[in-house]
Amino acid sequence: MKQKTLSQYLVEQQRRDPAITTEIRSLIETVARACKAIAHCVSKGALGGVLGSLESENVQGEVQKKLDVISNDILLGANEWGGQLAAMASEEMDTIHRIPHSYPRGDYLLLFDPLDGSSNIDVNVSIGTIFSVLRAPLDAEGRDIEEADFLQPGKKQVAAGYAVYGPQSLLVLTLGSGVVGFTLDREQGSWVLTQADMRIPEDTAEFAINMSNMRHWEPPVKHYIDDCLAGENGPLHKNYNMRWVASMVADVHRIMTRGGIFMYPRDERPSGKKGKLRLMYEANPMSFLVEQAGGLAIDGDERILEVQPTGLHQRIGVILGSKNEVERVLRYHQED
Ligand code: AHM
Ligand code: MG
Repeated sequence: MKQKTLSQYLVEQQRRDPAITTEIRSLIETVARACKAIAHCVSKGALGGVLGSLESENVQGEVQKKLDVISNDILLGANEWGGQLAAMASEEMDTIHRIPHSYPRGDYLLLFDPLDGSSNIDVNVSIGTIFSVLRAPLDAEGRDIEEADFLQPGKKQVAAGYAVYGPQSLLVLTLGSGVVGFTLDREQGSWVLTQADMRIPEDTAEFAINMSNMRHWEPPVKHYIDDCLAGENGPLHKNYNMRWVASMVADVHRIMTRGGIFMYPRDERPSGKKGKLRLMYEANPMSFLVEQAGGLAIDGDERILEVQPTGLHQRIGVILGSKNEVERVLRYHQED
């Protein structure tokens, strides 16, 4: 059977759907090329001198790993010059990165978490990259892009995806009509289509949550997990299994493959930070992918894709995965 590459897939999508512009097509190809370069760095590990931490902290006060910064630089360098973008934003940068005036300016905005699952870098567990594409507002034409131009609800995304650097390197993508997956063929140096239509099973008996935060959870989440733990003799009448990789890309990819529910809920921890994950770089792109695969994503009370962002680095509770299970957790929030 002839293999289909990412480039072929994108050309076919462009012929089928006029909304997929040449700019979008080359933007996705460029991001995928950057992910290939990051996969290469990741796989070198200690031999490439890429493990360990730096002295620096990012804007959220987290110590940066070398690979956080290397991956950020790869994505910036790859996407700066091609003429598809007006600006970029990253979990690892204090503010937005405007395309320098020496390059042509495009219509799109790119957001990314360059290296997701940073705590797993040094222990050789799957990590990844998450990205989201928005259109720059029409009224931004003729003036500099501002942070406020990025603050669009997730339902406005025109594309989103993630790469997982694990036993295989994978790229999972949506352009707004379903979700497809590619595997990196290292000999050929190309992303090859291996999952033509990813669908999340609607029901599940597998949850993913960091149980060590239980004392900080809001009552509906605690109530739901208590009911899961009660097993088949409890109110949910089934035995649940638990998985927690601590790399969102890996946990979400498992759910994309065999279903499940992922939760990093907002909580009441003393730091005052409401949960951990970031709306613009993690929650929005993953919610778009999950919903395009037939799942659902909420912050507890509402669809994440409807949330109007108020800050580039804002955090949000995330509950996503198999549709019927996420709806069940939504009911716990409405009734408790
Ligand atoms: P990061 O972007 O700094 O790596 O943080 C996000 C990660 C997610 O991938 C993962 O779901 C979560 O943090 C794990 O957090 P914890 O270590 O609290 O379980
Ligand atoms: Mg992350």
